[in-house]
Amino acid sequence: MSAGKYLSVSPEVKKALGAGKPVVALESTIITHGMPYPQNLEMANNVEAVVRAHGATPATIAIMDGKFKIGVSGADLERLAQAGGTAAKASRRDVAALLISGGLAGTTVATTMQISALAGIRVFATGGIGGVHRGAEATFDISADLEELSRTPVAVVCAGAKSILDIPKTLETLETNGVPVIGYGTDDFPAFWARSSGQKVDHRFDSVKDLAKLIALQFEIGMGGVLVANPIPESHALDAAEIEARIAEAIRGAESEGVSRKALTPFLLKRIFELTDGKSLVANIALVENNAAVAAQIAVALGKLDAKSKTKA
Ligand code: PSU
Ligand code: MN
Repeated sequence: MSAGKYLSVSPEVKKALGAGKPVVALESTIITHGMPYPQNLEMANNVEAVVRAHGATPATIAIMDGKFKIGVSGADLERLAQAGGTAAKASRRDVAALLISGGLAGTTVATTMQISALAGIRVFATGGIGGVHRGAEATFDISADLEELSRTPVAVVCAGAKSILDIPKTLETLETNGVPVIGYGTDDFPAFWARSSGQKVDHRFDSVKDLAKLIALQFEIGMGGVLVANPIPESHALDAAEIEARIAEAIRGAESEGVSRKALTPFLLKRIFELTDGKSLVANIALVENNAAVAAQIAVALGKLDAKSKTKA
């Protein structure tokens, strides 16, 4: 693959990767399309600080100026955060067109995984993954994230999926795609703002060290990505029934306004933010920080495994 010539890696991330130090990728659709300005910028900076505090180097990823930018910071991060929804939302199918146009784009879970793999980053923290939308039997709206997880060797730490999605169908599709869904300290697949969706994960792991072993093995045998489901901290979880009522209202709004396809998730997030008086955003920020902490710990544990296998060899 010669996609590597489109990589533009920041000096800090380049140095960490070159030295085999732990690096955690961070996505940017959450910045452009997931949260309003300036909270999105604040969140992006805080999440980077959390990664550092746990001993890893953060690498925020976006597509800008005709490059895959890895380690977006400073003026570039500000530009991305300010652009918000006027930036593109880059999923796999948008990548080539955006590299040609030089347009500014937030990268989804799918695209951030792809770019991470290109750069040799194995761990990635996000909020929630995309999935099978409610009503997908009519709309066919299934996120490309689910397919990417099956083919790209990156571990994605998330707080499950939002119940704006059809969670049982999302889990079925992950199963079809052969994606291991691992609960970190939980048997339940979390539902983003709530600690449980009522659905079970495939396997539960209680230690970061064991997670790292599983991830290393999955990559060694070439079986694609891993999804680590890490529930929102108890102190920030929202009441499941209350949030469900808001979600239903937001979905009705999308239907009556005819919002669909890639505009749907951002529309629903914005509506839910309004309907919960911003409570959904506070919870969202808390769970992303929590995922960043776990992702950094996994990256550090993977680094220790690398060191061990080198002394054995
Ligand atoms: N879910 C969230 N917040 C987000 C997203 C999903 O709770 O910001 C973003 C992620 O970048 C995810 C993308 O990869 O939306 C999925 O979009 P789509 O369903 O269009 O594939
Ligand atoms: Mn979609």
